[in-house]
Amino acid sequence: MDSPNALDTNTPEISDDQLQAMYNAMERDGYCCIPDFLTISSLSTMQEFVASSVRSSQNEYVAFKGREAVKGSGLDELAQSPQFQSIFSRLYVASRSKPAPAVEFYQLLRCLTGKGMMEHSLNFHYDSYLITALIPIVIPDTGRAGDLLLVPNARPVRQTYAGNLVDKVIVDKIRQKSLRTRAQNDPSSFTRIKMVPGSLYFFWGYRSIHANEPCDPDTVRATALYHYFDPHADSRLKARLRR
Ligand SMILES: O=C(O)CCC(=O)C(=O)O
Ligand SMILES: [Fe+2]
Repeated sequence: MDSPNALDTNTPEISDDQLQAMYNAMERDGYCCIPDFLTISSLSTMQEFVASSVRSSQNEYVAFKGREAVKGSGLDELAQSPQFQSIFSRLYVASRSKPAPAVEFYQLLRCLTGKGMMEHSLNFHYDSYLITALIPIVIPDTGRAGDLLLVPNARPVRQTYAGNLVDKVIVDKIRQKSLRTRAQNDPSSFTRIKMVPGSLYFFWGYRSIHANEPCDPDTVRATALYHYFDPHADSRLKARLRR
């Protein structure tokens, strides 16, 4: 079963031309989308995983970190798919003009629902990883849909971890309130990604300020995230602060 180099027949192959078009869209529009990336049957396996997780959490927010935590959902297998991994390494090469490090993910499944909905929405941030891939698994079809709001490509990749930290603190602590106010009063000033389950979206998570809108507490919004490449993985300062 576990043969990481074998092509998997479920995941589409992306041509180099398609990849270039995706890269161009991420630079120009802030994101790109591959519609219907998942097969109907993969998507429904993932949806069942979400439904049973939300039941177990008594209809409250629940998140899963890492491949093991989503074993059997198909999201674990996708992380090992050569076709899927190759999208990340080619986007890396396109943006950094050097060979890509081995593809390892910081992988998440977020299931938003219930009273905690607001607490996990409109938290504007930069990711720690260069590339963010997002696959909507369940999106409410009534009420608010929980779109993703982006200020795309708002900063370059910083030379140092300290530089990165300053940006993050500014967004987390200083600009957070005004970004939230702006999301309420002038939402069209953001780039908005409308989520279609089974489609795959890419953006430069490290470079883009982003957050999801809330949806209604009695609905479920579940997204799978695959983050790749921490530009500051070797930082001594980062290691020291983590101790
Ligand atoms: O679930 C979402 O729409 C976005 C989550 C996100 O930005 C993250 O986990 O880094
Ligand atoms: Fe993020």
